[in-house]
Amino acid sequence: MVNLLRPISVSDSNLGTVTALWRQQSPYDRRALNTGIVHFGPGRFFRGHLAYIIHNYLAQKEPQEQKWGICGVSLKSQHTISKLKPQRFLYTLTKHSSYTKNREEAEVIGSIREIVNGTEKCDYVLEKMTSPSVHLVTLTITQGGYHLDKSFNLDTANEDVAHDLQNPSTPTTAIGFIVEALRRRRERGMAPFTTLSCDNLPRNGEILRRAVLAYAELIDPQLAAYIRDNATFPNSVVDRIVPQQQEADYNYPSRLLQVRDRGPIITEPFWQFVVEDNFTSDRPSWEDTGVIMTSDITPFLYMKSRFLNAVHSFIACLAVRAGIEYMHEAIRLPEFHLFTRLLMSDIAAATPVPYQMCEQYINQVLLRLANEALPDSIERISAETARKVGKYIFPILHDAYSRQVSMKRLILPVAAWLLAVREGASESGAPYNAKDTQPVITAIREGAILSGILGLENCEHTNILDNECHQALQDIQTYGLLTTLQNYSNGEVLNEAASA
Ligand code: CS2
Repeated sequence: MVNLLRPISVSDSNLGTVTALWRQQSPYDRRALNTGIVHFGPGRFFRGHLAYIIHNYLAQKEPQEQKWGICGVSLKSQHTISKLKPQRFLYTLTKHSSYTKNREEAEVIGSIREIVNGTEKCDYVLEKMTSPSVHLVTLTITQGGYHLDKSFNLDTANEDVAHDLQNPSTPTTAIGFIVEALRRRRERGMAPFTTLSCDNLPRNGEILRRAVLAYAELIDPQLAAYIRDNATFPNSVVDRIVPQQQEADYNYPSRLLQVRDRGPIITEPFWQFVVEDNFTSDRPSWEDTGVIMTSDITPFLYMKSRFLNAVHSFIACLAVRAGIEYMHEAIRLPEFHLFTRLLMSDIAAATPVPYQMCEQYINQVLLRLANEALPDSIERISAETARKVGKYIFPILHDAYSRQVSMKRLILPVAAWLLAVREGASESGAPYNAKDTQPVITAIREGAILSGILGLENCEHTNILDNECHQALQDIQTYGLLTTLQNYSNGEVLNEAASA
């Protein structure tokens, strides 16, 4: 349905502007808004998630809470700045789903006060981060932005990190900015800000803290000790499906709000934000507006990374082999649906979270993935599959082995993906260009085994994994993907049927 809509031209003169609409309907006064948050990586996920959450917060709170406006910092692409600057960093967000009553809802988001180019305005950004009103530095810079090695430690050999270590007062990386700003705050006798990673990384706060300390240690061990003792890096779990930009996205603000928007965000109604309650000073009272503040994110992390992210990757692996373009198209095929449900039971059996907790979450994820109103491309989800297999799928396989859960179904999607990469094609011969690193693609094309591709150490369960993978590859080649999915689902009783 979405694709049939006529893309509008942003110069369509019958439409109003986002700024004029804000003036008419603003739920809070942006002129009275202070900057309390400096955010690195103001991309689409941030605008659909944290900026939206802060916007809701500001809309619901009294004037004394109007101190959590956001200053965004772009370090790599300047695309967002050029799109949003002419509309004063306002943009529209549309929630669209086929599973809720109110299918389409659009509004203007006003929480971003400015977005600046961190490379050009390095000192401006550092001074912002050192301002007394700023209590939070947040990040959505993707895994690549942390410059980590295979063990999730800072890669000090990385070119950008090496540059910053040589020039710590004019940094180019987010880690470099954080350390220099914390140094300035310490020098000026100010409390440190809280640094909150909102990236999809397991225990993102701990990873960030380790990277920051490793970097600071190389510059000034005393500064590192100060950060270790005084700064905090809470872990968080973030969730909201924000698909890639499509031409048809521009239709939503024009149709629903009669405005033209250069940077519309289309997303699902669902969102989740779980934050470890470990802040150095002031923070928004987020718990009043639906954010889960907790002392332990572990169960939430397990559920999000295993039933959403890993399942996303599992289905994407199958879909690239099947030649399917969108997530909802895949999950709506009976063979995929049954297989995915059984796969989720296997994941639950391998996961140390009570099944009752998982059950509701699983049903919700299945609804979200089947959301045809929000086409989410397999191209987006299958990008960097090798990295995602290591990050999301391998920990499940590891636990499956120790809890004696069969790895058969858990391996099948990975085998389907290997075959698609090896042949550079889907089952029907349509071209597939994997968005993975060249060494991974080359290793797969040269026939490397799974544990070799993932760089796993050789032990008993890597042998089982390689054997299961070999078997799954043969099955797909012999019977075809859909029949293999059926065969791997046969003779099983669904959990819901079992408990009915
Ligand atoms: C997806 C995520 O590409 C992926 O790994 O699973 O981008 C997913 O859409 C988000 O984590 C949803 O919160």
